[in-house]
Amino acid sequence: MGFFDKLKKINIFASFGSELNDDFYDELEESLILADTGMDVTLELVEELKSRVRREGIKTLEEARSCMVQVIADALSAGDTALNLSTRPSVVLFIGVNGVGKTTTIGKIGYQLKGQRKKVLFCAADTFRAAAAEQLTIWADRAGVDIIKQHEGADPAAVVFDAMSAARARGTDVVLVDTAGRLHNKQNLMNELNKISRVIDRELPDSARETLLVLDATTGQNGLIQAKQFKEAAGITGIVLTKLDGTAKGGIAIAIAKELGVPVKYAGVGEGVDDLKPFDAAEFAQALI
Ligand SMILES: Nc1nc2c(ncn2[C@@H]2O[C@H](COP(=O)(O)OP(=O)(O)O)[C@@H](O)[C@H]2O)c(=O)[nH]1
Ligand SMILES: [Mg+2]
Repeated sequence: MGFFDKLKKINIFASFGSELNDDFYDELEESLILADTGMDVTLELVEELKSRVRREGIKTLEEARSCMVQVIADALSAGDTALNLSTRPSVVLFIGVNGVGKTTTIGKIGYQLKGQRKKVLFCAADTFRAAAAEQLTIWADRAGVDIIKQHEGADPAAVVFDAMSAARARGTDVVLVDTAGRLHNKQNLMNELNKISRVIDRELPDSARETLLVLDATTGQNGLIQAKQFKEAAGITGIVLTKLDGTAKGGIAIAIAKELGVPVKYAGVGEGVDDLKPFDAAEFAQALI
């Protein structure tokens, strides 16, 4: 079983005849757009396929399929997909709107890092609802990692401050910071994230930092709009694309990489601890087509 087996494929290469004619390219375009790749990116990809087909003298559908896998894999390569965890401690901040999978993703990554013998600390800076810290606590217990939390309604920046101090004192390798995705309005949310960022800058100025935007793949092009807003306000270093299991909108990964120029660093395909792993562009492209 491959990791992306639960991803819905773009099936044109299986269903179409054997000729690489205009109908074929039209239908490929349509399929990519249906998969939420977006119009502009789709046109670019198909143009690129056509030019490679010409250049390489490709005749068969199977060759065209392999070529398209390569075109998509290239398009998905928007930078380094590995997390920068080069300092002790390193800090990874998770942001994104409500329900996209931030807390679950932290749980999974924490569990995996712990398995690599890293000393991990969770920071429950989503203080908006008591349930958020409770949910993260369950993951912390499951993974066997420490957690820093406060009462509901506490200042998230204060929780982050506590976590940074604890990380320094305890020799933590990686701090994973959960944040709220819903505040009274968007400006409020962005201000809050900036405040958290400033606390990290001040408390751990030399630490390796990642800001991962978590996006729900099933929201397709809407997710891309969210991503643009967060990118402007918070300066993201990578994307976690969740809920790729069973979605027909896998093309969104390509749109994100092309239009944002930010690499997808992790992909989620379910709710279990093993249903998340570092994003492999070639494997994803192969599974999509
Ligand atoms: N099917 C599926 N569900 C997921 C995935 N990631 C998270 N979820 C579920 O999405 C829901 C919201 O996740 P949560 O982590 O609470 O989102 P948050 O509000 O961003 O913290 C939960 O029911 C998770 O189990 C995924 O990759 N696939
Ligand atoms: Mg949450």
